Amino acid sequence: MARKKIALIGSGQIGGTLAHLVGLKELGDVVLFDIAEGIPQGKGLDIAESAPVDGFDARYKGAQEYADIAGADVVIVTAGVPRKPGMSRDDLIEINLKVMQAVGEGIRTYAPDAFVICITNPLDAMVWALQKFSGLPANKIVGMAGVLDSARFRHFLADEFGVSVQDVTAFVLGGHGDDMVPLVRYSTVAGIPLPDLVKMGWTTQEKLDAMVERTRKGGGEIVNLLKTGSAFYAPAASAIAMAESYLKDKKRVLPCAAHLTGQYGVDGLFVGVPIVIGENGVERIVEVEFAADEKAMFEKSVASVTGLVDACKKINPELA
Ligand code: A3D
Repeated sequence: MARKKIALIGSGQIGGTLAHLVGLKELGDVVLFDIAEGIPQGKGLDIAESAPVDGFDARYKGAQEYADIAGADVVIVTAGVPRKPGMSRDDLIEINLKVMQAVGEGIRTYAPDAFVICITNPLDAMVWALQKFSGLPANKIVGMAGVLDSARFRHFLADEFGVSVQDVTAFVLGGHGDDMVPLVRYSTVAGIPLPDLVKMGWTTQEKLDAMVERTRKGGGEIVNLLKTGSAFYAPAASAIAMAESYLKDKKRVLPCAAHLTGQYGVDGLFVGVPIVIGENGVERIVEVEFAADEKAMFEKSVASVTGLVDACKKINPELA
């Protein structure tokens, strides 16, 4: 059986980490694409030279031409610019929207059958625009955010409780902004919901609220520490989990920005919700019942996404 082909559009911090993880996990051969000449070639060669040490087989190719992504099974998009301290994700909209147009046209021409994962920010608007520019069916394109946001929450929780991250599950929905919606009721340690753990004295409501807030601002925390860019290890790991679920038909239930057609009362937007990812891409959208306060938080988050999409339509009237 031929190896799968994974195209990475953008070979910066996240793109390079994705390329390394694809090799370490032997998910397939990699095309690293970037407008910056030499970067994808250099990173590809460096990782290929690590393969004999780590013992994995994968071919790496650096590319500046979209023709090189032809026939890709999975395309992961990180092309664009990241945040610097003092910037919000929304400040990136104008420049990254133009990048999505170029990337979308490349995918439309050379990889129309791929499963596409968008990471470029502002995430929920960029994945929406990328779907329009690429013409991909809605089940074949998703945005990565919820897996990362829940991984951050899981890390904080595991640290607080002194338990394995493997036994902590977390549920974070909504747009990928500071008003995302961590649902504590659906977040557990070995199946025990967080509100029960508060009652059991494992933590206090104040500490739990602080962890929720830290999760919401988790991206900014890293930007302020790094000063020159944004998080890349955890974002890359999160997108790889999504790609792996597709490539291996694992049918994992993962929170992703998916195209909604009425679910959660949202129509025509990409918003973070739990989905099942398998060989057909988005195979199911899981719709949970919200409590009144959760519904209000979700609606606020959706309003932010609507605002971003409206801004895209203003910048590029073709999208309206
Ligand atoms: P960075 O290291 O700057 O890499 C971006 C790469 O894109 C650079 O190598 C650029 O040369 C390249 N690029 C720019 N324009 C084009 C183009 N037209 N075609 C092809 N390549 C191009 O950034 P990064 O890897 O740290 O982050 C990439 C994106 O992911 C940014 O928009 C971040 O804001 C975003 N991001 C999203 C999350 C989410 O959770 C959604 C998390 C972290 C970062």
